Amino acid sequence: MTSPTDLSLVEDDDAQARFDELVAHEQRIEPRDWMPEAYRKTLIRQISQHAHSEIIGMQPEGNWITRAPSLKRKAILMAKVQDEAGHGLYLYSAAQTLGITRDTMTQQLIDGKAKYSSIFNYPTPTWADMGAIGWLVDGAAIVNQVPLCRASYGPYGRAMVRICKEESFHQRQGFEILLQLMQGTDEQREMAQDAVNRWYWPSLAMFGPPDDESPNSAQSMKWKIKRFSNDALRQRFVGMLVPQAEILGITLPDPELRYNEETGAYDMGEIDWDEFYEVLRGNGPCNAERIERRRTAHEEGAWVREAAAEYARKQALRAKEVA
Ligand code: FAQ
Repeated sequence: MTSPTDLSLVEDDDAQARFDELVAHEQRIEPRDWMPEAYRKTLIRQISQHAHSEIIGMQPEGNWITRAPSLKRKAILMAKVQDEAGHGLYLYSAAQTLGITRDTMTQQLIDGKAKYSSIFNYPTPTWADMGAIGWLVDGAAIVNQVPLCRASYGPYGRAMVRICKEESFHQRQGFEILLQLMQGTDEQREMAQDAVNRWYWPSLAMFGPPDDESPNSAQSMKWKIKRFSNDALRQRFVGMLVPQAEILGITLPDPELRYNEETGAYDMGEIDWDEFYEVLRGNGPCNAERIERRRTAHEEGAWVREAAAEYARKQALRAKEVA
């Protein structure tokens, strides 16, 4: 005789087999589908961290909106920073389909318990930083995120399609800022080079730890959330940067960087992983400032949330009265 517990086991086995088949055949897993608990957890982890990165990532550039060198630059930068807010919203929505609430995610972020990309804990002291962020940070984001458009989880993959289109514009605007500076005065060229010197290494660290120190990669690749390893994407990014740096006339600050004919890949200097892990532990140059700013913005925005909730309540009441 089969007990109820055994029956649920049989059901889980069938469900697991269906899940495996969907993943194997490049079909999408949707919120209504059964999924292993570990798959759900991994997605919540990655998508929420990604959403937080977009929202915290507004701060380093927000720093320059009031000081952009022209009205046109200001309008472009404002549009870009607003795009990042939009990316955060699509991603929070995608994570919510997995059963976590937006409030929980926000609380985790402002309590300093959630991770977000290491890159956003560095300061932006000059206008050239807007160029370096666009070129390097958005450039790295595109290389990392284009494969995520094919992520096995439907809502994540679909959110990524639109995000990548916008990141592409962001990368070009950064490149164009640097190009203009490089065609300017000696001082402007120095400012552009200095910004690239400061952002280059942290942008390489965005791809995550080396493959042999990346605990999540193997399983995420089996589930077809990630399609390429951290090192493979880092290598692809550097390959993309080299010809663009030549056009800019900018030097990538790695004396060991050279193309290796034998391996068909770039040899590179060592990334400072101690610095990376320090930033992850909350000890980067701007971690405390970023979280404090987000917490304050959240508190100052309480009245907007209350007003929106009250408006929704009244609308629902009115709809009920009409019906
Ligand atoms: N920073 O085992 P793995 C943007 C953590 S958006 C902080 O390799 P996984 C747009 C990792 O979470 C940028 N933490 O992990 C923009 C894990 O910790 P956990 C964000 C990092 O998930 C531009 C641990 O280390 N992009 O730039 C970092 O397989 C301009 C072990 O690592 C995304 O989130 C890091 N750099 O691979 C916005 C893309 N790297 O959770 C504004 C989606 C690793 O076990 C302005 N995410 N960690 O405690 C991904 O592709 C992956 O999650 C990786 C990490 C590749 C980031």
